[in-house]
Amino acid sequence: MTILLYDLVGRDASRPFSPHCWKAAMALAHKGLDFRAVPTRFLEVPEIENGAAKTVPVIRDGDKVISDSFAIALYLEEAYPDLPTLFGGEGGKAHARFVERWSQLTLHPYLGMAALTALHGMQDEENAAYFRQSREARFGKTLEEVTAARDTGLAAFRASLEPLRSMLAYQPWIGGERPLFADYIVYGAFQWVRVASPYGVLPKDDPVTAWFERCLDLHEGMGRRVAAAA
Ligand SMILES: N[C@@H](CCC(=O)N[C@@H](CS)C(=O)NCC(=O)O)C(=O)O
Repeated sequence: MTILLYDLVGRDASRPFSPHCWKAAMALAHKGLDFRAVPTRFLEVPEIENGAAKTVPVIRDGDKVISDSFAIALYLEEAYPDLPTLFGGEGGKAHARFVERWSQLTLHPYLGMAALTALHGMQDEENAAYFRQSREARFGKTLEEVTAARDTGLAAFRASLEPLRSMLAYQPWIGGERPLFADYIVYGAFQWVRVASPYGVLPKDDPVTAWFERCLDLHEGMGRRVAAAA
């Protein structure tokens, strides 16, 4: 049966941008499962599956509804053990949690601020008003003030990628010889910015860029099918 993935979009339903939804989409594709994205705007999130969650991604697989990208990946691993593994065992689950925390606490704050005004620009009028109000309350600043700091923080952000950059001298994927969910966690963060904003967070000649390009090619170029923001 086709799995439903409630996937965050703005005005253009063909440009999903949420980092967490990209993680879930890549996990579903990695397992080779048949799934259909249900384009969902911010203001529609509370209505999904009768209020099943406050955030997306959410998936419905038969009679099961699961929210949270990491919980979705764990569910898929357990429900479909004979399909390609997302974690490579229990140790892989624990390591993926470390990668998830690193991504959330080190990458997301900078990437989110760099793309903030562009993310606002992707929304229709009602959703843009919600986005501005909720994010300005969170940051205690206007969206424009938040994004204006991105040039100042760029060099430090790029330097913070050194653990990933130097790891890529030993192995092509965070998962080792092949990609695992840990790769999709970090990929989701960069895809968020790629879809929303033309701002260059990664230098062209960088092992992290080469790894991200390899991620875009995975699963028949699923990520690349959404063009980079111009
Ligand atoms: N830990 C959650 C985070 C999900 C999350 O924060 N989703 C955002 C979109 S990227 C959301 O649904 N936000 C709803 C809102 O801001 O109203 C996960 O990994 O799925």
